[in-house]
Amino acid sequence: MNPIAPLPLLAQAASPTTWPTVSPGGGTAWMPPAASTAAHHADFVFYFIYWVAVFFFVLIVALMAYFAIRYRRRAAHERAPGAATHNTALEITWSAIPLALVIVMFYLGYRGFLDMVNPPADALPILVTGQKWVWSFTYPNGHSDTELHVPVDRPVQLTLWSSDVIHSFYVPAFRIKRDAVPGRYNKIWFEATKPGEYLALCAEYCGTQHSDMLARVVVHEPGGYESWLSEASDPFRTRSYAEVGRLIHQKRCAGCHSVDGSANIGPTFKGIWNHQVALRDGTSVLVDENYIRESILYPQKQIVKGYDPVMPTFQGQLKDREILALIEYIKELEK
Ligand code: HEC
Ligand SMILES: [Cu+2]
Repeated sequence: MNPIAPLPLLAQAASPTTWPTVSPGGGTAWMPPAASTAAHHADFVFYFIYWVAVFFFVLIVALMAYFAIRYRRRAAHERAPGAATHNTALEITWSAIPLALVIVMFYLGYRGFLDMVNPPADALPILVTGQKWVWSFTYPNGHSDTELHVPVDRPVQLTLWSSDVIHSFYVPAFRIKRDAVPGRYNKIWFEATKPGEYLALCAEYCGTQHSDMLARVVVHEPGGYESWLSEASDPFRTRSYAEVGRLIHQKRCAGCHSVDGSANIGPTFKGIWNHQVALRDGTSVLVDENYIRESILYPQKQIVKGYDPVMPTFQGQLKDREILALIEYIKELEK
Protein backbone atom coordinates (compact mmCIF):
# COMPACT_ATOMS: atom_id res chain seq x y z
CA MET A 1 0.00 0.00 0.00
CA ASN A 2 1.16 3.44 -0.83
CA PRO A 3 0.94 5.61 2.30
CA ILE A 4 1.21 8.86 0.36
CA ALA A 5 -1.79 9.91 -1.70
CA PRO A 6 -0.91 10.63 -5.33
CA LEU A 7 -0.51 14.29 -6.15
CA PRO A 8 -3.62 15.34 -8.09
CA LEU A 9 -1.57 17.17 -10.69
CA LEU A 10 0.44 14.07 -11.45
CA ALA A 11 -2.52 11.75 -11.48
CA GLN A 12 -4.06 13.81 -14.26
CA ALA A 13 -0.99 13.90 -16.45
CA ALA A 14 -1.60 11.53 -19.30
CA SER A 15 1.44 9.92 -20.81
CA PRO A 16 2.02 11.51 -24.20
CA THR A 17 1.65 9.25 -27.19
CA THR A 18 4.49 10.57 -29.31
CA TRP A 19 8.05 10.94 -28.23
CA PRO A 20 10.64 13.20 -29.75
CA THR A 21 13.45 11.82 -31.76
CA VAL A 22 16.50 12.89 -29.88
CA SER A 23 18.21 15.92 -31.35
CA PRO A 24 20.89 16.86 -32.15
CA GLY A 25 22.44 13.71 -33.65
CA GLY A 26 26.06 12.75 -33.32
CA GLY A 27 25.88 9.62 -31.20
CA THR A 28 27.93 6.48 -31.81
CA ALA A 29 27.04 2.80 -31.84
CA TRP A 30 27.76 2.76 -28.11
CA MET A 31 26.78 6.22 -26.95
CA PRO A 32 23.90 8.64 -27.60
CA PRO A 33 24.79 12.24 -28.55
CA ALA A 34 26.81 13.96 -25.85
CA ALA A 35 25.00 17.08 -24.67
CA SER A 36 26.32 17.94 -21.22
CA THR A 37 29.60 18.95 -19.63
CA ALA A 38 29.72 15.59 -17.81
CA ALA A 39 29.43 13.60 -21.04
CA HIS A 40 33.06 14.06 -22.04
CA HIS A 41 34.35 12.51 -18.83
CA ALA A 42 31.78 9.69 -18.78
CA ASP A 43 32.62 8.80 -22.38
CA PHE A 44 36.33 8.88 -21.66
CA VAL A 45 35.94 6.41 -18.79
CA PHE A 46 33.67 4.22 -20.90
CA TYR A 47 36.04 4.07 -23.87
CA PHE A 48 39.07 3.61 -21.64
CA ILE A 49 37.50 0.49 -20.11
CA TYR A 50 36.20 -0.56 -23.52
CA TRP A 51 39.61 -0.47 -25.21
CA VAL A 52 41.36 -2.14 -22.27
CA ALA A 53 38.76 -4.93 -22.56
CA VAL A 54 39.23 -5.17 -26.33
CA PHE A 55 43.01 -5.32 -25.96
CA PHE A 56 42.94 -8.12 -23.40
CA PHE A 57 40.21 -10.02 -25.22
CA VAL A 58 42.28 -10.11 -28.40
CA LEU A 59 45.51 -10.88 -26.53
CA ILE A 60 44.02 -13.72 -24.47
CA VAL A 61 42.06 -15.34 -27.32
CA ALA A 62 45.08 -15.13 -29.64
CA LEU A 63 47.42 -16.67 -27.04
CA MET A 64 44.87 -19.34 -26.24
CA ALA A 65 44.56 -20.30 -29.89
CA TYR A 66 48.33 -20.24 -30.34
CA PHE A 67 48.96 -22.40 -27.24
CA ALA A 68 46.20 -24.83 -28.21
CA ILE A 69 47.97 -25.49 -31.46
CA ARG A 70 51.55 -25.21 -30.27
CA TYR A 71 51.07 -27.53 -27.26
CA ARG A 72 48.51 -29.91 -28.72
CA ARG A 73 48.57 -33.57 -27.75
CA ARG A 74 51.45 -35.48 -29.36
CA ALA A 75 53.06 -38.90 -29.29
CA ALA A 76 55.09 -39.59 -26.11
CA HIS A 77 58.52 -39.30 -27.79
CA GLU A 78 57.71 -35.74 -28.99
CA ARG A 79 56.63 -34.28 -25.59
CA ALA A 80 58.75 -31.63 -23.84
CA PRO A 81 59.80 -32.55 -20.26
CA GLY A 82 57.24 -30.86 -17.94
CA ALA A 83 59.62 -29.43 -15.36
CA ALA A 84 58.36 -25.83 -14.76
CA THR A 85 56.42 -25.27 -11.48
CA HIS A 86 56.02 -21.48 -11.59
CA ASN A 87 57.53 -18.27 -12.91
CA THR A 88 57.72 -15.48 -10.31
CA ALA A 89 58.42 -12.63 -12.74
CA LEU A 90 55.50 -13.63 -14.95
CA GLU A 91 53.08 -13.98 -12.02
CA ILE A 92 53.98 -10.57 -10.57
CA THR A 93 53.54 -9.02 -14.00
CA TRP A 94 50.09 -10.46 -14.62
CA SER A 95 48.97 -9.31 -11.16
CA ALA A 96 50.54 -5.85 -11.12
CA ILE A 97 49.36 -4.68 -14.56
CA PRO A 98 45.65 -5.51 -14.00
CA LEU A 99 45.88 -4.00 -10.50
CA ALA A 100 47.24 -0.75 -11.91
CA LEU A 101 44.53 -0.72 -14.56
CA VAL A 102 41.64 -1.19 -12.13
CA ILE A 103 43.08 1.48 -9.83
CA VAL A 104 43.08 3.91 -12.76
CA MET A 105 39.47 2.90 -13.62
CA PHE A 106 38.39 3.40 -10.03
CA TYR A 107 40.08 6.79 -9.83
CA LEU A 108 38.47 8.00 -13.08
CA GLY A 109 35.02 6.74 -12.11
CA TYR A 110 35.17 8.08 -8.58
CA ARG A 111 36.33 11.51 -9.71
CA GLY A 112 33.42 11.66 -12.18
CA PHE A 113 31.00 10.54 -9.49
CA LEU A 114 32.16 13.27 -7.09
CA ASP A 115 31.81 15.91 -9.82
CA MET A 116 28.31 14.71 -10.57
CA VAL A 117 26.93 14.87 -7.03
CA ASN A 118 28.47 18.21 -5.98
CA PRO A 119 26.59 20.99 -7.77
CA PRO A 120 28.09 24.45 -8.27
CA ALA A 121 26.61 27.04 -5.90
CA ASP A 122 24.81 29.01 -8.63
CA ALA A 123 22.98 25.99 -10.09
CA LEU A 124 19.32 26.40 -11.07
CA PRO A 125 17.32 24.20 -8.66
CA ILE A 126 14.55 21.95 -10.05
CA LEU A 127 12.60 19.39 -8.02
CA VAL A 128 12.01 16.05 -9.75
CA THR A 129 9.16 13.86 -8.54
CA GLY A 130 8.91 10.22 -9.58
CA GLN A 131 5.50 8.62 -9.41
CA LYS A 132 4.03 5.57 -11.12
CA TRP A 133 4.40 6.29 -14.08
CA VAL A 134 5.22 9.87 -14.75
CA TRP A 135 8.01 12.31 -13.98
CA SER A 136 7.14 15.80 -12.89
CA PHE A 137 9.36 18.83 -12.54
CA THR A 138 8.79 21.75 -10.19
CA TYR A 139 10.52 24.99 -11.11
CA PRO A 140 11.76 27.71 -8.74
CA ASN A 141 8.61 29.80 -9.30
CA GLY A 142 6.40 26.90 -8.22
CA HIS A 143 5.28 25.85 -11.69
CA SER A 144 4.96 22.09 -12.16
CA ASP A 145 5.26 20.38 -15.51
CA THR A 146 5.73 16.93 -17.00
CA GLU A 147 8.55 18.22 -19.21
CA LEU A 148 12.03 19.19 -18.09
CA HIS A 149 13.03 22.55 -19.56
CA VAL A 150 16.48 23.96 -18.91
CA PRO A 151 18.69 26.75 -20.26
CA VAL A 152 21.81 25.89 -22.22
CA ASP A 153 25.24 26.47 -20.63
CA ARG A 154 23.93 26.86 -17.11
CA PRO A 155 24.33 24.35 -14.27
CA VAL A 156 21.03 22.78 -13.18
CA GLN A 157 20.64 20.97 -9.90
CA LEU A 158 17.99 18.28 -9.62
CA THR A 159 16.60 17.21 -6.27
CA LEU A 160 14.91 13.85 -6.72
CA TRP A 161 12.31 12.08 -4.66
CA SER A 162 9.51 9.60 -5.20
CA SER A 163 5.96 9.46 -3.90
CA ASP A 164 5.66 5.68 -4.24
CA VAL A 165 8.37 3.20 -5.25
CA ILE A 166 12.01 3.58 -6.27
CA HIS A 167 12.48 5.16 -9.69
CA SER A 168 15.67 6.25 -11.37
CA PHE A 169 15.98 9.44 -13.38
CA TYR A 170 18.13 8.86 -16.42
CA VAL A 171 19.06 11.23 -19.26
CA PRO A 172 21.43 9.32 -21.53
CA ALA A 173 22.44 12.39 -23.57
CA PHE A 174 23.59 14.13 -20.36
CA ARG A 175 25.17 10.93 -18.95
CA ILE A 176 23.31 11.38 -15.65
CA LYS A 177 21.36 8.82 -13.68
CA ARG A 178 20.17 9.00 -10.10
CA ASP A 179 17.59 7.13 -8.04
CA ALA A 180 14.37 8.80 -6.89
CA VAL A 181 13.66 7.16 -3.55
CA PRO A 182 10.61 7.58 -1.30
CA GLY A 183 11.51 9.15 2.03
CA ARG A 184 14.74 10.85 1.01
CA TYR A 185 16.11 13.41 -1.40
CA ASN A 186 18.86 12.64 -3.87
CA LYS A 187 20.76 15.25 -5.82
CA ILE A 188 22.46 15.36 -9.16
CA TRP A 189 23.45 18.20 -11.45
CA PHE A 190 24.33 18.77 -15.07
CA GLU A 191 25.06 21.55 -17.50
CA ALA A 192 23.53 21.11 -20.95
CA THR A 193 25.77 22.17 -23.82
CA LYS A 194 23.55 21.84 -26.91
CA PRO A 195 20.04 23.23 -27.41
CA GLY A 196 17.59 20.56 -28.56
CA GLU A 197 15.22 17.85 -27.37
CA TYR A 198 16.26 14.81 -25.43
CA LEU A 199 14.67 11.94 -23.61
CA ALA A 200 14.59 11.17 -19.91
CA LEU A 201 13.79 7.61 -18.83
CA CYS A 202 13.11 5.67 -15.69
CA ALA A 203 15.97 3.24 -15.21
CA GLU A 204 14.56 1.29 -12.28
CA TYR A 205 11.81 -1.25 -12.89
CA CYS A 206 8.82 0.27 -11.10
CA GLY A 207 5.76 -1.64 -12.31
CA THR A 208 3.76 -2.50 -15.39
CA GLN A 209 4.14 0.83 -17.18
CA HIS A 210 7.75 1.38 -16.24
CA SER A 211 8.78 1.53 -19.90
CA ASP A 212 6.31 4.39 -20.53
CA MET A 213 7.85 6.51 -17.82
CA LEU A 214 9.52 8.89 -20.24
CA ALA A 215 9.82 12.64 -20.17
CA ARG A 216 10.72 15.18 -22.78
CA VAL A 217 13.82 17.24 -21.96
CA VAL A 218 14.13 20.57 -23.74
CA VAL A 219 17.36 22.54 -23.69
CA HIS A 220 16.65 26.15 -24.62
CA GLU A 221 18.77 28.71 -26.44
CA PRO A 222 19.80 31.65 -24.20
CA GLY A 223 16.66 33.50 -23.06
CA GLY A 224 14.33 30.71 -24.21
CA TYR A 225 14.03 29.04 -20.83
CA GLU A 226 12.84 32.22 -19.12
CA SER A 227 10.17 32.93 -21.73
CA TRP A 228 9.05 29.29 -21.75
CA LEU A 229 8.72 29.33 -17.96
CA SER A 230 6.76 32.56 -17.83
CA GLU A 231 4.39 31.33 -20.53
CA ALA A 232 4.00 27.83 -19.10
CA SER A 233 3.36 29.16 -15.61
CA ASP A 234 0.95 31.83 -16.84
CA PRO A 235 -2.16 31.23 -14.71
CA PHE A 236 -4.41 32.58 -17.49
CA ARG A 237 -3.48 29.69 -19.76
CA THR A 238 -5.70 27.22 -17.98
CA ARG A 239 -7.99 29.40 -15.84
CA SER A 240 -10.79 31.91 -16.23
CA TYR A 241 -10.25 35.54 -15.20
CA ALA A 242 -12.33 35.06 -12.06
CA GLU A 243 -10.32 31.99 -11.06
CA VAL A 244 -7.04 33.84 -11.52
CA GLY A 245 -8.55 36.70 -9.51
CA ARG A 246 -9.30 34.29 -6.68
CA LEU A 247 -5.68 33.11 -6.66
CA ILE A 248 -4.31 36.67 -6.63
CA HIS A 249 -6.70 37.59 -3.83
CA GLN A 250 -5.49 34.64 -1.75
CA LYS A 251 -1.89 35.64 -2.22
CA ARG A 252 -1.97 39.44 -2.12
CA CYS A 253 -5.22 40.71 -0.60
CA ALA A 254 -6.65 38.08 1.79
CA GLY A 255 -4.62 39.42 4.70
CA CYS A 256 -6.79 42.55 4.72
CA HIS A 257 -9.91 41.75 2.65
CA SER A 258 -12.25 38.87 3.44
CA VAL A 259 -14.70 37.43 0.92
CA ASP A 260 -17.25 36.17 3.46
CA GLY A 261 -18.68 39.50 4.61
CA SER A 262 -16.53 39.93 7.73
CA ALA A 263 -14.60 43.17 8.14
CA ASN A 264 -10.85 43.00 8.50
CA ILE A 265 -8.13 45.63 8.17
CA GLY A 266 -9.96 46.50 4.96
CA PRO A 267 -13.63 46.07 4.00
CA THR A 268 -14.88 42.70 2.77
CA PHE A 269 -15.20 42.18 -0.98
CA LYS A 270 -18.46 40.34 -0.60
CA GLY A 271 -21.45 42.23 -1.93
CA ILE A 272 -19.63 45.47 -2.80
CA TRP A 273 -19.92 45.12 -6.59
CA ASN A 274 -22.37 47.62 -8.11
CA HIS A 275 -23.21 49.06 -4.67
CA GLN A 276 -22.66 52.54 -3.33
CA VAL A 277 -19.86 52.80 -0.76
CA ALA A 278 -19.60 55.63 1.76
CA LEU A 279 -16.27 57.44 1.82
CA ARG A 280 -14.50 59.16 4.68
CA ASP A 281 -15.02 62.61 3.13
CA GLY A 282 -18.80 62.21 3.30
CA THR A 283 -19.41 61.47 -0.37
CA SER A 284 -20.21 58.08 -1.79
CA VAL A 285 -19.17 56.28 -4.90
CA LEU A 286 -20.36 53.34 -7.02
CA VAL A 287 -18.15 50.23 -6.94
CA ASP A 288 -17.53 49.59 -10.62
CA GLU A 289 -14.51 48.57 -12.72
CA ASN A 290 -12.89 52.02 -12.55
CA TYR A 291 -13.36 52.37 -8.82
CA ILE A 292 -11.76 48.99 -8.14
CA ARG A 293 -8.87 49.76 -10.49
CA GLU A 294 -8.31 53.15 -8.84
CA SER A 295 -8.49 51.56 -5.38
CA ILE A 296 -5.78 49.08 -6.34
CA LEU A 297 -3.44 51.57 -8.03
CA TYR A 298 -4.13 54.74 -5.97
CA PRO A 299 -5.51 53.47 -2.63
CA GLN A 300 -5.01 56.85 -0.91
CA LYS A 301 -7.30 58.70 -3.30
CA GLN A 302 -10.65 57.51 -1.97
CA ILE A 303 -10.75 56.21 1.59
CA VAL A 304 -13.66 54.03 2.66
CA LYS A 305 -15.48 55.38 5.70
CA GLY A 306 -14.48 53.67 8.94
CA TYR A 307 -11.13 52.41 7.69
CA ASP A 308 -7.57 53.66 7.95
CA PRO A 309 -5.66 54.55 4.78
CA VAL A 310 -3.19 51.72 5.16
CA MET A 311 -3.61 49.90 1.87
CA PRO A 312 -0.35 49.79 -0.12
CA THR A 313 -0.42 50.62 -3.80
CA PHE A 314 -0.08 47.72 -6.22
CA GLN A 315 1.26 49.93 -8.98
CA GLY A 316 3.96 48.04 -10.88
CA GLN A 317 3.12 44.83 -9.03
CA LEU A 318 -0.09 43.78 -10.74
CA LYS A 319 -0.41 43.66 -14.50
CA ASP A 320 -3.49 45.06 -16.25
CA ARG A 321 -4.74 41.56 -16.88
CA GLU A 322 -4.41 40.69 -13.20
CA ILE A 323 -6.40 43.77 -12.21
CA LEU A 324 -9.13 42.68 -14.64
CA ALA A 325 -9.02 39.23 -13.07
CA LEU A 326 -9.53 40.74 -9.60
CA ILE A 327 -12.46 42.77 -10.92
CA GLU A 328 -14.06 39.62 -12.36
CA TYR A 329 -13.54 37.85 -9.06
CA ILE A 330 -15.15 40.67 -7.07
CA LYS A 331 -18.07 40.59 -9.53
CA GLU A 332 -18.49 36.85 -8.97
CA LEU A 333 -18.72 37.38 -5.21
CA GLU A 334 -21.94 39.25 -5.82
CA LYS A 335 -23.65 36.04 -6.99
C1 HEC B 1 -2.51 46.06 4.21
C2 HEC B 1 -3.92 45.78 4.02
C3 HEC B 1 -4.46 45.78 2.61
C4 HEC B 1 -4.08 45.02 1.55
C5 HEC B 1 -2.94 43.99 1.48
C6 HEC B 1 -4.98 45.31 0.49
N1 HEC B 1 -5.87 46.26 0.89
FE1 HEC B 1 -7.40 47.01 -0.22
N2 HEC B 1 -7.95 48.20 1.33
C7 HEC B 1 -7.33 48.20 2.56
C8 HEC B 1 -8.02 49.18 3.43
C9 HEC B 1 -7.66 49.51 4.87
C10 HEC B 1 -9.07 49.71 2.64
C11 HEC B 1 -10.06 50.76 3.09
C12 HEC B 1 -9.42 52.11 3.08
C13 HEC B 1 -9.18 52.60 1.69
O1 HEC B 1 -10.17 52.76 0.95
O2 HEC B 1 -8.03 52.82 1.36
C14 HEC B 1 -8.99 49.08 1.34
C15 HEC B 1 -9.86 49.32 0.29
C16 HEC B 1 -9.89 48.62 -0.90
C17 HEC B 1 -10.91 48.75 -1.90
C18 HEC B 1 -12.14 49.58 -1.79
C19 HEC B 1 -13.16 48.69 -1.09
C20 HEC B 1 -14.54 49.26 -0.90
O3 HEC B 1 -15.30 48.54 -0.20
O4 HEC B 1 -14.85 50.29 -1.43
C21 HEC B 1 -10.63 47.89 -2.89
C22 HEC B 1 -11.41 47.62 -4.16
C23 HEC B 1 -9.38 47.22 -2.51
N3 HEC B 1 -8.98 47.70 -1.30
C24 HEC B 1 -8.76 46.27 -3.27
C25 HEC B 1 -7.63 45.58 -2.87
C26 HEC B 1 -7.05 44.53 -3.65
C27 HEC B 1 -7.56 44.03 -4.99
C28 HEC B 1 -5.98 44.08 -2.95
C29 HEC B 1 -5.02 42.98 -3.34
C30 HEC B 1 -4.39 43.10 -4.61
C31 HEC B 1 -5.91 44.86 -1.73
N4 HEC B 1 -6.93 45.75 -1.71
C32 HEC B 1 -4.95 44.68 -0.75
C33 HEC B 1 -6.25 47.45 2.98
C34 HEC B 1 -5.58 46.56 2.18
CU1 LIG C 1 9.85 4.44 -12.61
